[in-house]
Amino acid sequence: MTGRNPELQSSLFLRSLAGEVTSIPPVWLMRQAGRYLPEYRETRKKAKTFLDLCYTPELAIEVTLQPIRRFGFDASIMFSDILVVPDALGQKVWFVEGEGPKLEPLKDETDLAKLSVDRVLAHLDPVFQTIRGLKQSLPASTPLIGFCGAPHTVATYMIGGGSGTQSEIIRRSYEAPGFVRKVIDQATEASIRYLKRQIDEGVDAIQLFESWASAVPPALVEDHIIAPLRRIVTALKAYAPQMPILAFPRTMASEVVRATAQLPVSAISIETGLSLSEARKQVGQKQALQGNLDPLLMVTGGDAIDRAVDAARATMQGHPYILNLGHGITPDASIASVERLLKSVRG
Ligand code: 1CP
Repeated sequence: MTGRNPELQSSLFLRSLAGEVTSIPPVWLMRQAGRYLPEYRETRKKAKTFLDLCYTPELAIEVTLQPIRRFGFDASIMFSDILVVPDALGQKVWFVEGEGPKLEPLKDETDLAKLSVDRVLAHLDPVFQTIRGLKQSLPASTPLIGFCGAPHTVATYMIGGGSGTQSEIIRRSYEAPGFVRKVIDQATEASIRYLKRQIDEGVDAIQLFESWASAVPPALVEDHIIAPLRRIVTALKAYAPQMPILAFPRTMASEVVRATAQLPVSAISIETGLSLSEARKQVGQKQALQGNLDPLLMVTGGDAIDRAVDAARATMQGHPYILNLGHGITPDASIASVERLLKSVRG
């Protein structure tokens, strides 16, 4: 765990998470392992399905390491997906090439009763093997980020059944609030067990992806987003007080960012649509901000990247900052753009 290895402790990423303002910000990219890399596309062919890729430690380790080898990012993120949790609970989950995840949606409490948190850790054993393998093979100075989806986001998929169905959970919470609460509770409980085990296996930080925060109306923010996150963060802080936690409430609503920052998390990741200057007003002085660069810059390239990096650094002067995008890097991104980004940051 964090603390044993001085090289890790002096990494830019962990120093920023500890509240230090570093002269050069650490850089990593959400979805840094992915289809924009030719070596990823090669490895992807070795697994039949996307879930097989996630559950084959040798392949998951390889694709996690690829962007570290190529770019030397300041942090790595274990290769998996947020939807391994519903899969582990016993829900039917599959991925359609080019479309994304599909799930057999939960209609009611009868469907929910077929799932079980007790099977989660055994099912996710390959992920734990991946973490152990990564701790052996990553450079000693590169921290490993573990993650899961935040409960509202995971429940969005469990109830809606796939991409583009994020209003279904909202509709159901007006019609059947008790059912939705139970789904969110199930995702929360599974996530706590899953993350504790990731910590046992040696991850150096945890990121919670609330990718559908933008779909939640103000009246539901506390129940859907904040209370479940508080449960997770409280459980993890009791289990491993030093473990840095990053939260990514993907929304332009600054009050949701503020409420998330009131939890004992080390960093808040900011989506592209909210300005860093506004985000800075919503978080504590010691809480790092992460992200916000437009993923489209990695597609278009050029000196717009330098301008965006300079602007972000100027806004974040005097505040801990982790350079990242406002959302995942896309399959049409270019390697030259990522190289330019790193050059722009590191000189
Ligand atoms: O490199 C990394 O970042 C690690 C791997 C990783 C992570 C952290 C993947 C691999 N997925 C995720 C998280 C994830 N998965 C999120 C949270 C972050 C975000 O908002 O993007 C979400 C919402 C998912 C669900 C998911 N899985 C989607 C989004 C669909 C939608 O509803 O818009 C998609 C397209 C996937 C498939 C997937 N997961 C990961 C990759 C590389 C892919 C694409 C498939 C492939 O490249 O083969």
